[in-house]
Amino acid sequence: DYTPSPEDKFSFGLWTVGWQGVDVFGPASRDLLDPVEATYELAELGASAVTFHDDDLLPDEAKRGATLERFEKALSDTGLAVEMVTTNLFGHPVFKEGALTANNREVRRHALAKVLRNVDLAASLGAKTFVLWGGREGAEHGAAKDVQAALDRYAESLNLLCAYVKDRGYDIRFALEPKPNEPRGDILLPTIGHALALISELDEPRMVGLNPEVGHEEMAGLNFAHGISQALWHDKLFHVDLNGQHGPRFDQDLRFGAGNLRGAFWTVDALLGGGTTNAYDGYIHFDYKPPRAEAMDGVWDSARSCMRNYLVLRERVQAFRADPAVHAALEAAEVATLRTPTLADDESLDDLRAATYDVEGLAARSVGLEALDQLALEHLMGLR
Ligand code: GLT
Ligand code: MN
Ligand code: MN
Ligand code: MN
Repeated sequence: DYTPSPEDKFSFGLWTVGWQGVDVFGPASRDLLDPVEATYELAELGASAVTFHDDDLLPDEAKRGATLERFEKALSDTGLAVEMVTTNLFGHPVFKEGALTANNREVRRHALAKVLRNVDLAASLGAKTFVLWGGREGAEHGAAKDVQAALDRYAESLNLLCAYVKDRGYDIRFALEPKPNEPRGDILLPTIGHALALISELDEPRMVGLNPEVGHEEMAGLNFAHGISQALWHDKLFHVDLNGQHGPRFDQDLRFGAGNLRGAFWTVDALLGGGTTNAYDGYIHFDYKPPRAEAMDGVWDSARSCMRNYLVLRERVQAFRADPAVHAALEAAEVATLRTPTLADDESLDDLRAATYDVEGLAARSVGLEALDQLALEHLMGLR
């Protein structure tokens, strides 16, 4: 059966089920959901952890202490963890032209102060990951943003944050969340690859990794499973945002499994290591938006479905990887042969150049990829 258990490490952003359905064309379609009540409900559905932005949980400074107290009681009543915390650097109009990379220096200083306050909160709640999604870091107009200066300021902020965490002795790592566009016309660090490249320029690259989101990479037309596999290769898959998306269009934030279902199959496979031993071991975190048309029953149905779809896909992926016919097809496709270095230890490049290659024979060889992929599709369709 597909009942979530604590070992599945399912986690939800409080802003997901809490989304009231405000969009560009209309106001909220659902009432405000008390984040503490949402925490109890998510525990009931089988989640192991929750995550939040400061503004999701603590929008009202005057009620901060009381809300935190209620929230901590919910955590101890349910056994739920707070595995990740993030700061809202996109909602308030003060961030309309950017936050950590705004042209205006006062805005940048305010943004950094807001992050620091929430890093303290994350540490006090035991969260080990702090996500930074820079939705407003970007531009709509060519000359409006000195991209090179903006990257200097991004790196400056991250360096200051890492130094702060080290200084305080917190057990926290930062995870950058890429997105190509929306709400800004063009967002900085638009893809996994762009973010990885920035991280390698930081003072403490080991403290900064990624929180890739399925839909964000697919909005850019990219293969999410390949993206997170590369992140794993760099030891940078610190966290993940699972959801669904139908190709390159606005950010749909569908429940996991909706949208590109084949992509979801390979996403689960990649999280499990893609046939290697290098698997993701963090929380399975859902970041989606229950469609605006739904009432609260539909909100909880969608949250339940995220976990159920993950469990079903995990079962299908494991069956695929265990199937003897798949082993034979992988063998025929020489998939494991790719693990053998191109030049052997005891060889020189001269050896490689002196060897003769049956170019015509190799060009005509069978690769068996369609047969292999059909097996995957049949596992996904429940035929095997
Ligand atoms: C916002 C965004 C998400 C990010 C959240 C973290 S905020 O909802 O659409 O993709 O993960 O800041
Ligand atoms: Mn999306
Ligand atoms: Mn996200
Ligand atoms: Mn999204």
